[in-house]
Amino acid sequence: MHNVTVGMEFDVLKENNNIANENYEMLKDHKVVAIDFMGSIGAGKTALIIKLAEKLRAKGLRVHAIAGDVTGADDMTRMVDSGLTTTNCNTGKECHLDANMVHRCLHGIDLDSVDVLFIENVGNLVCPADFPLGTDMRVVVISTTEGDDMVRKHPDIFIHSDLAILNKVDIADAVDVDPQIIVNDYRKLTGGRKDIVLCSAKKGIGLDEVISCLGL
Ligand SMILES: Nc1nc2c(ncn2[C@@H]2O[C@H](COP(=O)(O)OP(=O)(O)OP(=O)(O)O)[C@@H](O)[C@H]2O)c(=O)[nH]1
Ligand SMILES: [Mg+2]
Repeated sequence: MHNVTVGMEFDVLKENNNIANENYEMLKDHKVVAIDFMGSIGAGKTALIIKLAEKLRAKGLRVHAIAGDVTGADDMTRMVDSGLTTTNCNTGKECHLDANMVHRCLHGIDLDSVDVLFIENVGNLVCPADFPLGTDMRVVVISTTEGDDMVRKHPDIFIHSDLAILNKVDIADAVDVDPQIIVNDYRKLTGGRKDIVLCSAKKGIGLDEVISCLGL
């Protein structure tokens, strides 16, 4: 029984990777740069996407977002209210987006009128790591309010991403968190080969550095 379960899991991940490759080709055909925003619940993924999109639009880039959530349209509504064209993607009960869900969304977007696509994954530091979506880069967002041990507790998602953002540095003191501890853990885990940017979506700190790390 146990072997059967392992085999099915492998097939699911393999099938996801196949569709992720299709998504990647589709996005390249339309010259869209796509970024997967993973991260913990409430870390500030939506807030960061809204602020980054504002800056990119000011540079003349056309930005679209996919708002991934288990249910509801709260994030999409916030994005649309900020002037960002957005596609809502509810997963039902799933704790992560998968490549097939994103594939269906891509078919509903006029990709020729998009330069940059932000995909907000479901808030979760475990499951999204195993499900690449076919993006150019994967970003993981954590925030000071989750404590200083997130990198030590969830190394896998940081290994499976290209860039980390530590958000809410504006309230680090209030929650007794030293950002340097998180930075040190991340550098140790990644051998210093990947960047971590300290941000405050609220105060506008670190956003230009994120844009530079994303090559946008
Ligand atoms: N102080 C502070 N609050 C922030 C910052 N970024 C986001 N917030 C607040 O944190 C809360 C959660 O932010 P969201 O952007 O909804 O976080 P999220 O990661 O998209 O959340 P989910 O989609 O539910 O996982 C909101 O009340 C934001 O206003 C920040 O840099 N500093
Ligand atoms: Mg959100």
